[in-house]
Amino acid sequence: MGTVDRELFMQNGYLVLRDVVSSDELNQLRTSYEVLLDRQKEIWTAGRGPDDPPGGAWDSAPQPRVQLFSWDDQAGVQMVDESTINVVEFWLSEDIKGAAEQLLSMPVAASSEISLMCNPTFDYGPAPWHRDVHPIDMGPMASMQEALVEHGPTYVQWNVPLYDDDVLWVVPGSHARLNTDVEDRHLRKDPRVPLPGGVPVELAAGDAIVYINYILHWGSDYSTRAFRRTMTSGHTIFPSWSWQDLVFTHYMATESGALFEGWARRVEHLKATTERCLRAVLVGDRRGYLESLKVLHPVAGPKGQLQLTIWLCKAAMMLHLLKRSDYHDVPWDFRRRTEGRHGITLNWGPAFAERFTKREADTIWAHFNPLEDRLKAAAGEDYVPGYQSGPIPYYLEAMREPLALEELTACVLSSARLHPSE
Ligand SMILES: O=C(O)CCC(=O)C(=O)O
Ligand SMILES: [Fe+2]
Repeated sequence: MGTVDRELFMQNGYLVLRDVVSSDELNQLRTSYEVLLDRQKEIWTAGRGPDDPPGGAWDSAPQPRVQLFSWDDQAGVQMVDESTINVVEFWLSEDIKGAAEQLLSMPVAASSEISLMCNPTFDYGPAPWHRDVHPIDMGPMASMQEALVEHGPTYVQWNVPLYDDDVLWVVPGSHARLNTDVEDRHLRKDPRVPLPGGVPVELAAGDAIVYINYILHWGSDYSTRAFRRTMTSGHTIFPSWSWQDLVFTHYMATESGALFEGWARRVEHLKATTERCLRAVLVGDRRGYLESLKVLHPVAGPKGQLQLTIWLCKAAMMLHLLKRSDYHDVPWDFRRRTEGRHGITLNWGPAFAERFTKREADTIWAHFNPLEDRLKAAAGEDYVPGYQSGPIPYYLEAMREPLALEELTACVLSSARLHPSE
């Protein structure tokens, strides 16, 4: 792989790369994935609910996905083995990982979850247009876009079809701006029809699209029309996967296995740094806070640091929620994010809360109050179409009154005043 056009990527929010898979490799990937799909079907059948069809998700999901690595119960089935390890190695290639290293804000491209998207066994139709953004635990879109424009993406996402695929559509350029009024109107009326400015991404087998998933995009046709077997994964500077069980690396080349071991170490280091940031907030240590932000993301400027602070505010919220005695009364849309993991935005999962006492968690959360206050919707609730979100008590697009990092650290870390030893 030579140089990829980062400028065009930042302008449009995506790049199409042609012929990144040779025909030999394509055949091997097709073969491996049919084996893996059979294994996944066993897992789906074993895990089906009482009202599910016999095949479970295979016969009921609009977009069944073969998951190579899963947090869920795998019914004792081992997915990747010696003869199918090529599906993992694919994402480590120079053409793919090398391109991601050029596109990300810094050249650390850790693989996130790896899967294969299939056509459903029935005609579901189009999905709704969306950005892969849930502001309840990620913060408002505008702050993330400003950080993106400042330093580039911290996560990029891929589709690489094994057979020709034109299901995915995008609105070029929408990754770096909010919805237009026209888009809002269309999305409110019917989010499952073509949007003005939307274009289909026409990929032949072995082509690739790499995109910034803040972009307005659309799974336009989940049906039996076309045989869909499209590989998808992401690369991130903040590994979203813990890579705790590295048994599969025994089947790989030593250098490949070493990458996963490095990412596993990176996750631990990022968790420790996230903890240091939150402890700096606890004691009002402004210098320590900013130093730890630099460790999290060395190239982040003021916008990037503000965004990290919003993610840390959400992390503080989750610590606080998890330690509440009435946690089970917390609304479901908060609980599902709190119980999930989303490393790409510094959510390390519920076990992370064990690093803090309830008292510490409550104090950290209280110190984030000035920021939380600006994120909260003044009307009690906000809704904008095109997000992975219904109405929530936060602004989806932009916080009330923009906040400079200086001002923010001053108020979040004002507790320094209460700690004269600082
Ligand atoms: O079916 C597709 O290609 C779109 C899937 C999607 O929305 C996503 O991966 O975020
Ligand atoms: Fe999506």
